[in-house]
Amino acid sequence: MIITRRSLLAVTAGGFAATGLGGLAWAAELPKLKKKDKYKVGFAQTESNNPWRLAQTASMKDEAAKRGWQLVYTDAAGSAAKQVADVRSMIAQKVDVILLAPREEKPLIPAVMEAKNAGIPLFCIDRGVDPTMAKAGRDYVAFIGSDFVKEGMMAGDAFAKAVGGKAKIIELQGTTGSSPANDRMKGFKDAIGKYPDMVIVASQSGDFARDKGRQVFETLYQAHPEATALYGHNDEMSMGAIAAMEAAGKTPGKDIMIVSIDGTKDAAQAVADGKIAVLVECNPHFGPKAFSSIVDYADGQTLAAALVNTDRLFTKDNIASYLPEAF
Ligand code: GYE
Repeated sequence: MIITRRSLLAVTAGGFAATGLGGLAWAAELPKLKKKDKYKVGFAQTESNNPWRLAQTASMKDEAAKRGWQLVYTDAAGSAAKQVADVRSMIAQKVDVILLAPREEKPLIPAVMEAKNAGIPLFCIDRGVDPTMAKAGRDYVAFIGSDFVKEGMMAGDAFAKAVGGKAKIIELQGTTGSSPANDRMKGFKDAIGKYPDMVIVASQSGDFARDKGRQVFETLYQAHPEATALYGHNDEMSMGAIAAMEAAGKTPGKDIMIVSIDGTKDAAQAVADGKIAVLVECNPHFGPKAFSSIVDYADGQTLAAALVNTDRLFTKDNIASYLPEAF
């Protein structure tokens, strides 16, 4: 561990009480990465309960295999505390670099800072950590993933058009405290703010999970039978909600209009079937970009703080060409 006066001052300036995160002071410099032919890479996954996560893990494993690099893979099974422990074990195993998909924005800060102190460069993959507590380019190398505010805005704008600027919306939020839930909520609200008759009548977390989404939608719809629309922060929750709608004798896409995010096979099919009106892509195929960023970093390049994926927008008009690549 490197403790310098500068780092202690930075810690104080950055608002970390010295005791707040295990009584450690943080190294001042971002760890460097030696140039090598092959790396031992840690990939700390959040959970594996949905097609998006499975596609992301497969992409990482494929890329590691293609390059002949060793992948140390962990699955936090939906627990931020386990994910912190997973990163600690990667540090103990002396991986060269860590790819972290942080489940929630704040609880994963100790993992990010401890990797930095151990001299192991870390990338935040797909989700971010609280930017007031840890910064790309200072505490970790970079964020690689989607712009979730933009996804929310794309969803809101296209959906407002699809429903003629009028809807009473039930919102199923993602995991509480996660960057996609926070930012998809914000972007969508900003977009529909331009339409006085687009209102959110109820909003609750379905934890990005299908069955939770089904249960939460069922409860919210019972309390708000006037709802005409659903905004699902991810496809799994939207598919759960579709099951609840159908069980209640309602026709998705007619009685209740739907906008969703991800691009899973089931959701793409639901667009083709007229059940989902608007689908915003969130690309889970991180392997190639994450691994080439590691090489770029070892080459001494200064990476942008955020390496942002571009996400597409699908409706019934263009879903056919996407279906074969849906995950
Ligand atoms: O939308 C969801 C997953 O963090 C972008 O997490 C990701 C989200 C994705 O569980 O399906």
